[in-house]
Amino acid sequence: SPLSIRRALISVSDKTGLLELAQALTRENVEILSTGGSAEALRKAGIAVKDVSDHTGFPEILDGRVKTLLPQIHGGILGRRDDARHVAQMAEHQIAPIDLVCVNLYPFAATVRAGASPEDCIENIDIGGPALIRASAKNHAHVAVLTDPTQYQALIDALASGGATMAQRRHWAQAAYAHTASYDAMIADWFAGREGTRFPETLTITASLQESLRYGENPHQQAAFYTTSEERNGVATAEQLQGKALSYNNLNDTDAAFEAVSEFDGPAVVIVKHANPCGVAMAETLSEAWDLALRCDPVSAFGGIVAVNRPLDATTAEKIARIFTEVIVAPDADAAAREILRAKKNLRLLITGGMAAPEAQNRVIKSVAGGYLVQDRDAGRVTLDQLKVVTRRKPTEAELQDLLFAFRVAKYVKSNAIVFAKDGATVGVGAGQMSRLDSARIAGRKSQDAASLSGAEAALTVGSVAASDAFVPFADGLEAIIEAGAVAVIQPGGSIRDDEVIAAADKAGIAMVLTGMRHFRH
Ligand code: 93A
Repeated sequence: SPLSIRRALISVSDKTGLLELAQALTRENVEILSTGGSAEALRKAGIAVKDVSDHTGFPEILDGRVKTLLPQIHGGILGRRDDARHVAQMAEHQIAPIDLVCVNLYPFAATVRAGASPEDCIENIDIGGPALIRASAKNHAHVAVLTDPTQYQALIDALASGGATMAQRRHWAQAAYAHTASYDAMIADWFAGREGTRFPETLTITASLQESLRYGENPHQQAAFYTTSEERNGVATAEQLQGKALSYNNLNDTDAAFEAVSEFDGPAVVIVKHANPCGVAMAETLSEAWDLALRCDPVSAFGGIVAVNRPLDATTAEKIARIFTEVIVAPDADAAAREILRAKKNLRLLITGGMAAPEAQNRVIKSVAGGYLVQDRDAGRVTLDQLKVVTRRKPTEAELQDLLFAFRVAKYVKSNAIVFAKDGATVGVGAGQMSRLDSARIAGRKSQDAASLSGAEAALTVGSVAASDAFVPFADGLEAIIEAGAVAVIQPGGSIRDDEVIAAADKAGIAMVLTGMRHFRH
């Protein structure tokens, strides 16, 4: 049966929406108990409140560390209203029932983010708040608990219609425990960080349910999308302007495409299929970049995910719309581009409002049977000054630019990855093979296919450069690359047969540079 509310305890750090809630409670003649700052804010707004200290007869002590940690408060929350012994004990100790608890916690995360001193951070570890929240959630049979301003309106509506239902209280209880759990997880992470580790004793992933998905990677798998509060420009925070809901695979591919395109400074386009780029290009304009990205593998681009790193313009939008595309993700799109895409009912257009930060320090998590693997995301970026030329032939300036470009693309291609590039565009991508030799052969063959589709005589790889995500272990892999027509190669180096591989490069008269950095991606 709905819970009628006669006494409420309000103790909030985030005062958003507080006034409206308190006004609604006042209208229903609910007595409001409140702690120092919250009481002051309410009184200022002309709302009658009773200080917790007046209610309990015990002052706030220890700089506020003990405000609500008192039997009059916790007894009032935890007592069972339908248990004669509880009711009698509450009466004996003059404990009045509290039916609604509205609490949000000291802003620990914001304090840490602001670079506060360790002492300030510790002072912002809320003790009384979580206790109030957990107690109210435990006794949700008799108490409603609100931990987020977004919940207030539902309570206000409930007040007007006879009280909060059991289903509502149970849902708020779930949110309450999730809230305190994530709060403690943040604190544990902070302590771990102070010990110099990014990996706390217990891994607690805190993410909020964004949406249930129709299904997972396959239709017989259930799936959902959870988002974290980390502020990041990308698929989680993007605004979808049109088209049906994104699927699990769409989200995964869109993320891969957008992270990849964020790597490039000039106008760039990345086309992704099955989490691998099948065309990447950087040019003077997005429109040119699209032409070049599409040229790499027009067959695979069908039904692809397209990411761009400049506001989408009409010319580019019009070109993309010519082929079947699942998703376009862009930092923005001008009015004309939006108008063109509106006609494509099934195409989803996602606007991120900015680019991802390639060098951001984030954790990536993968599940294995019985556990999780956690690592820093691959934020490594090789720069020109880190390259070591190991062959007699030196790469030209233009080749060096292409080598860096190809290596950066390879970072986003599943291992083993071989990427051919020329003039700021991929011309052959070999992905996800168990042997590097196969990846090289596939990239070369795909490039030939693309050339014959466009009516060109020679494969696009002729005169190109090639990147390998990890060291080339045998000369045969390199020979396949050379056979495809590459004149310069970039690879991490570090194989025990480096000398053999370098000798093969010299024999063929091509250039080779080593990065010292590997970009496996599985
Ligand atoms: O310092 S506490 O851990 N000790 C308490 O007894 C206590 N009771 C409520 N912090 C406590 N709170 C927290 O105070 C609430 O969770 C809320 O965030 C904050 C509200 O304080 P004020 O109303 O004085 O602004």
